[in-house]
Amino acid sequence: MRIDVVTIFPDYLAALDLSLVGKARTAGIVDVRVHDLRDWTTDRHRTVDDTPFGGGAGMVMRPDVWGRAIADVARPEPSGEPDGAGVPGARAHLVVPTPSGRSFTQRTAEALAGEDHLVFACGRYEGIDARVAEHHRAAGGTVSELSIGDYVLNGGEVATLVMIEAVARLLPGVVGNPESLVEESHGAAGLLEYPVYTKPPAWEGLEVPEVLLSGHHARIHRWRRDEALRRTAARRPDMVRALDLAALDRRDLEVLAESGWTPRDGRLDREG
Ligand code: 6GU
Repeated sequence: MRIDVVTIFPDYLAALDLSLVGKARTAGIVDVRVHDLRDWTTDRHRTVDDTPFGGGAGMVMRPDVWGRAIADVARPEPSGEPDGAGVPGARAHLVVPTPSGRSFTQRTAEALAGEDHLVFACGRYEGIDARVAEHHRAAGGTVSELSIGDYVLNGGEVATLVMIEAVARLLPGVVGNPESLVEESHGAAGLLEYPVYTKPPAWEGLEVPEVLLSGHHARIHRWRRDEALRRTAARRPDMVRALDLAALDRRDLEVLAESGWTPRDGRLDREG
């Protein structure tokens, strides 16, 4: 996979050299390139923004500067395969991090992990002129405007780090043991992950739950599922309501009932 990031703060993305993403880059699994948006300015002051049409506070990033940047980085390598959509660069999937985007979820990460080429356009100020996304779509490209949560950051850089890490760890060969991708929170089961423990078995007067030391695999599996259900019931009512009743067994329903959730009209609902 190829990932380009365009930003006015390339140093913000230095963390991509580290840890999991850094190793994936070294292993040749992902080719990440960070670019300074100001390389596509043409004036002496290297201006990237201007005042908003219609008035209002703040500054808006200029479409001409962004248009040149995206055209350059979205273009396939000269030696690469021909571009699928016929327009050079249209095959690159443009990701625009913005608090006004659709929610970025594990499902989004899974979808993006299937792409050949992602281009992240990091906006600052009040955002990027809306014609930039419109123009990429008109050229046959895909644009995803995505938010990482209901709070406001100063720019798209940190959100881009979040999204690249979530996507890169799904690429084959990045996470050492692919099984660790299976049971984790926000996987297919729709439950939060159960609590985990390691040595020592007693620490600060706190004991590891006995069942985990028993070697009884069926009981351990059931205990973990109970805990995942209890956690999800206590912390994420939205996830409990989204559970498929047909995928729950009698013990699941018992645990959920103890946590105050009962089936009603084909969905789980809080009692009372
Ligand atoms: Cl993607 N960008 C910014 N600037 N703020 C955010 C965000 C993105 N997601 C949540 N808040």
